[in-house]
Amino acid sequence: MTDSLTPRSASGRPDASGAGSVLVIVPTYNERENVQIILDRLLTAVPSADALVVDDGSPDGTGEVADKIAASDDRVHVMHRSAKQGLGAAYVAGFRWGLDAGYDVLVEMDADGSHAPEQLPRLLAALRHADLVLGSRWVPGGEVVNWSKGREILSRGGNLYTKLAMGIDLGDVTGGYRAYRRSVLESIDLSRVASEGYCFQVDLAWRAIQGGFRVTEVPITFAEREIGESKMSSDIIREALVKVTEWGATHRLAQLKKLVSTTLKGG
Ligand SMILES: Nc1nc2c(ncn2[C@@H]2O[C@H](COP(=O)(O)OP(=O)(O)OP(=O)(O)O)[C@@H](O)[C@H]2O)c(=O)[nH]1
Ligand SMILES: [Mg+2]
Repeated sequence: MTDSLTPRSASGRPDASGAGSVLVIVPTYNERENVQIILDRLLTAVPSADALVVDDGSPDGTGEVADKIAASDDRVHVMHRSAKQGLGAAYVAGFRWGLDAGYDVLVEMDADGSHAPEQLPRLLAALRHADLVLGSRWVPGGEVVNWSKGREILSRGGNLYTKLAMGIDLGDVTGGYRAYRRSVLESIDLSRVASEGYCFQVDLAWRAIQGGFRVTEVPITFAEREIGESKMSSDIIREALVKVTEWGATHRLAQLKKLVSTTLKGG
């Protein structure tokens, strides 16, 4: 696999929120019609941010559209990967590039308009008191627009199951709109993160919590995509169910061992 990137040194300007320089990573697969719209909205909403489009060789030419945008705006960078390798792998490649380039904050944002760039300042502001900020649909003030009841049940149910299985006290741990301080990502061995889709989001939040980082949520309005096709699949749901169950069981077993050893010592 060869990754190639628009040859230009990354700049990075301090953001108004005080969070430092911000790189917004936008993974794309067949988002030709969305990529221009999302970048325009993003760079209007947060002009100090840079964007990195990570395109997995989209057959519809998304990568070329992104290249054209990058050619006229030096805040936009494009990473071309040779084939579709999943959302998690695209983010890991984007994180590595952003960390190497020296950005202070790395943001995850979908290309399909589900994550409103206009709400990014809210996430960045919350970084003042946190190391990882999750854009949350399932906290007071959070909402979903145009989602089918089925998708809502899947998302709420998935979050409830994750909460119960792993003991995570967060409303929306599967969402993909979030801002990381670089220290969180530096602490994670990215080569060991093999999860995809929802599972990737749970995996990274879990690693941040276990690493002792401050994780907080801010409400977002999540809108169903209007253009293009979803890449959601039953494999992604299955992966999440299996891994969350495994992680939960490991976590609960560790808690139990600790309890038994404390009780034995105490008795
Ligand atoms: N580079 C890359 N991007 C991907 C891949 N799969 C999905 N994406 C992008 O990741 C983002 C989220 O994918 P979506 O298809 O919207 O998945 P989703 O948000 O879980 O599902 P919907 O709610 O149905 O849209 C979009 O910007 C996709 O283009 C992939 O394999 N590689
Ligand atoms: Mg989507």
